Amino acid sequence: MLNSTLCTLLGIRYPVLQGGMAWVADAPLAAAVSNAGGLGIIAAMNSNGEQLRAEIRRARGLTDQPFGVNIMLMSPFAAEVAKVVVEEKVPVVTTGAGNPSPYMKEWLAAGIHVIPVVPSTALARMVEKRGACAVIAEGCESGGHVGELTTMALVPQVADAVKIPVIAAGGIADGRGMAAAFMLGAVGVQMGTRFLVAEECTIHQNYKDKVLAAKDIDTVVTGKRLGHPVRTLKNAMSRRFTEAEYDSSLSNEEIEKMGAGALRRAAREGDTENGSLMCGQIAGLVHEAMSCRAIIEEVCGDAEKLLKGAGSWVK
Ligand code: TUI
Repeated sequence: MLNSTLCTLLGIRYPVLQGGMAWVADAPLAAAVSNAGGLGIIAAMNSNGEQLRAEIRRARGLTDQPFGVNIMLMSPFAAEVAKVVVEEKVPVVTTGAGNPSPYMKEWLAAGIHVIPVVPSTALARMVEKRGACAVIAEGCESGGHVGELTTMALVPQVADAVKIPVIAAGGIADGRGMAAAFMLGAVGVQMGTRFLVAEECTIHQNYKDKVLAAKDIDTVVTGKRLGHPVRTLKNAMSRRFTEAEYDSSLSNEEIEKMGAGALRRAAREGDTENGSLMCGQIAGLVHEAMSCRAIIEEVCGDAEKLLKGAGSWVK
């Protein structure tokens, strides 16, 4: 059994968080992960306050275990959903794509465990000072919105920069990745891509099939010119977007418009050519649809064996 301070902190059995993936991480997925002993997370990204409230209540009907909500700070609804997590007494809030400081006092006063995603040691230090109970150090191998640093470089530097627990994310989908993350100083992992194809994940089967078929080099980062780089599977949409980014006759607003609705088209309508299939670099080793429970038990079981056996490397 992997005994981690994160389990005690959050009241969970396995030190595994499910990424708060926009248009993907709904109540059924979050509840399945929490029922399996990890921390399931609902993505608030595409919801307004009342939609998020309904999703939180739906999750409560599916699990009696703790779960979290991810707030994407670039969302136009960020301030609204920030209030709803307080009203609904959500035990854990993770944040992404920005600095959560403006909301932290209110969340902490409500007894919420705040766990921001940080792409740098500077933001890790800042949120520790403001009361975060842990941070997620997410490398640019991950799907969706990405920072600059890799997991390998980011995790140990963040672990040295703060005293609070560090959760590693980006490029982790099996026991080897989890064991490596622990060696880098993490006490837990967050996985997104592996849960994209979980049996309980409600995204369109076409999206899942593309993830299952993906190879190591099948993702690309677009959106750098707009200031929010996003990793997706390569398809017609990503190619059009890349071309547009190099076209100086187009304004940023025009390019931004091309991306509107693309996530929903992929995740809910199954449009794998004109949708945005957010996905991490590790997709090449995700071959099989499994239940959340089987995923968590396999990843943690394999990590445990590797960590226990690590002594044999040293004479
Ligand atoms: O947030 C994510 N992943 C996401 S959000 C998303 S929705 C979206 N859709 C279209 C365009 C852009 C986003 C899809 N995937 N991951 C967590 C994450 N946060 N990765 C990197 C960061 C991050 C970056 C900068 C966190 C903080 C930050 O701070 C900058 C600052 O203000 O200090």
